[in-house]
Amino acid sequence: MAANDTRSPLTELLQQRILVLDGAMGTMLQRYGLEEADFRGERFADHASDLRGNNDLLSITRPDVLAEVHRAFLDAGADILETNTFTATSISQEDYGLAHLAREINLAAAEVALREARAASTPDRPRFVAGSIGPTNRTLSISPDVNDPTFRNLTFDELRASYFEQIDALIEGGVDLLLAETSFDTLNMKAALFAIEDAFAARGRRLPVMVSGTITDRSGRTLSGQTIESFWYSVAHARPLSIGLNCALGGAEMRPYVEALDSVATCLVSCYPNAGLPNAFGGYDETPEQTGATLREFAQNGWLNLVGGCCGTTPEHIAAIREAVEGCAPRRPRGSDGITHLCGLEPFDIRPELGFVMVGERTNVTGSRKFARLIKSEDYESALEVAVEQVRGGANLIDVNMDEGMLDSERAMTTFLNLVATEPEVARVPIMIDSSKWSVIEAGLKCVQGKGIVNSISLKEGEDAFRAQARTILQYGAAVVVMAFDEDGQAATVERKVEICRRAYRILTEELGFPPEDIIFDPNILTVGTGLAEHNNYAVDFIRATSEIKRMCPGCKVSGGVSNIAFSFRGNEPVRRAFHSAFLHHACKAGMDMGIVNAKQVQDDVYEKIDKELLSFVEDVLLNRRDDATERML
Ligand code: THG
Repeated sequence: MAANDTRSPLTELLQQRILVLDGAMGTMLQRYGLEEADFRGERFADHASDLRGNNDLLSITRPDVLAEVHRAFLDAGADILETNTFTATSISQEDYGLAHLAREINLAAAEVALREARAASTPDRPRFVAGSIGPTNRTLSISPDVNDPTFRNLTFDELRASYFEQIDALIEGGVDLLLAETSFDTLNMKAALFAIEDAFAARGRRLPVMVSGTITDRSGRTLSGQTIESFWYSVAHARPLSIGLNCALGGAEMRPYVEALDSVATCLVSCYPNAGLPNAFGGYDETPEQTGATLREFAQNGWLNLVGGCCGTTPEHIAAIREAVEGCAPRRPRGSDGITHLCGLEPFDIRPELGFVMVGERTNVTGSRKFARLIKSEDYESALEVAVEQVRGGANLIDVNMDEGMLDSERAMTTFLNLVATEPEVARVPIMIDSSKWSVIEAGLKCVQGKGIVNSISLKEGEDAFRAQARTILQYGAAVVVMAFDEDGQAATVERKVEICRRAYRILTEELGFPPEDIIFDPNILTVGTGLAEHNNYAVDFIRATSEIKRMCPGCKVSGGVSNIAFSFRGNEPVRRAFHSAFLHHACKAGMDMGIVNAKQVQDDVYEKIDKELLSFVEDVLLNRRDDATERML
């Protein structure tokens, strides 16, 4: 099912040597000095708006010119041609009033490129065609309206549908692989990857997929603010053939980011830079020798599998690049490290040696009266401050929950997450999308460019619903919290907790290929000290279940909503806080990795500092050490 499981002449060749992509189509087309009339041809002679500059339209109106450019790059030694389809989506073509031509343009472009590539192929030197999929001219993570940071001029679903049309046509046109490139907003890229899966499913066959991002400038970030490592973690779920960088920078400026990709990517790595940074006139001055030398150094370091050129690169550049990497061994992809890699704008790993992971609980309309009041009054800016405080207080992630009867929860989730995306201090951390309504979870998934966590799914409605939701989560590239719930309800005992988690684990890992490290079990932190005897062992059951689940389900993580534990002592905050830290002390020893907590309090309330007398009362209740523990506590 994974994209890189596709065995093909291309993937075989990539094991033997570094392959070379072609160079810039735009730069080459400039050489032809094409006029408005060339772009229009006869067919669009009467088109209402200017068409000059719509390079992708040339696949229909001047395929002869494109064929010549393709041939020049093949002659220079390119192994892979890119189709002339960078802006061939209905969304990008809307600028020219040609949205309805997207499908036709992709088919035509694939035809020209394939004809030339096949003509130049020999048995020992096959050539390939990659269907180019650009980022479009709109962005899902950034507001185009300075006065309303929650506004977007495009939805995830619209973009996904537009990409589907392009990708489906490219596949029908016969391309050998897909290249989703120049990504400056990973949420756009996720929509493309989603559409790619849609198209593979619709056509019943898969192609290798290359993914390439763009670091905009020396900030080392994408336009939407992600680091290159975060970019990788956000798209890794699609199991691409390769991850890499192109455009915006010259090769020399890309150096640290290519090196960073090499250190994290479990797939192949590509790099096709511009011919240096643009000069004052927007032209590119780097010589073929310079570009070649830079890529040679990267290749010699063992960082690369695919090279080529972006803006400003000519057939001379491609010939120089090809020569420069000749004889350099291709990079060997690293194996999975089994670590839970999450990210917002920045990466965040869950690993025991880095300590307990705190998920900020306050951005929850049922968990905070203040947050609920702000959301209900649509004061999103102040609600955002709640998130900022959580992160400043030490939260490694934030849990966002909008489940309230009086709210349009889907809309509230969307608005709030769109706002969060524009606040770097919060957007830095991964998002936990918390809802008991699937439609709210999906609304949230359409707003996060990073790798977040869905909270939660369970076997409550049976295996089929569970599978379907887990599959969808995989496609959005999120980790998942699985509650210990099944058709018979919530698990309270150790046996039921463990049994349900094992069953879920088997379905997720064996049937769906869900990475074990992306599965987070929540064995239910239930309230103790309620006065009901059957609740007395709840904390002990959670703690015992935690160590058993960690043992039985290798790689998984365990989490829980910590503030639930002492709901019965609400109003007596010092006692509740003592419960929280004592509980965490014991649960972490049993292997609990993370929890939804009031981050600031957890950091302040160190177990060792709890008053010893209070602690002994608290632990009597928590650890169910005496039948009269709750009365004594009170
Ligand atoms: N497991 C998972 N998700 C969860 C929970 C869980 N999500 C929701 C909840 N449980 C965790 N979040 C909270 C948030 C706040 C509180 C408890 C759990 C809380 N709030 C204060 C109170 O009720 O006393 C409100 C104080 C205020 O209004 O400011 O305790 O278990 N997977």
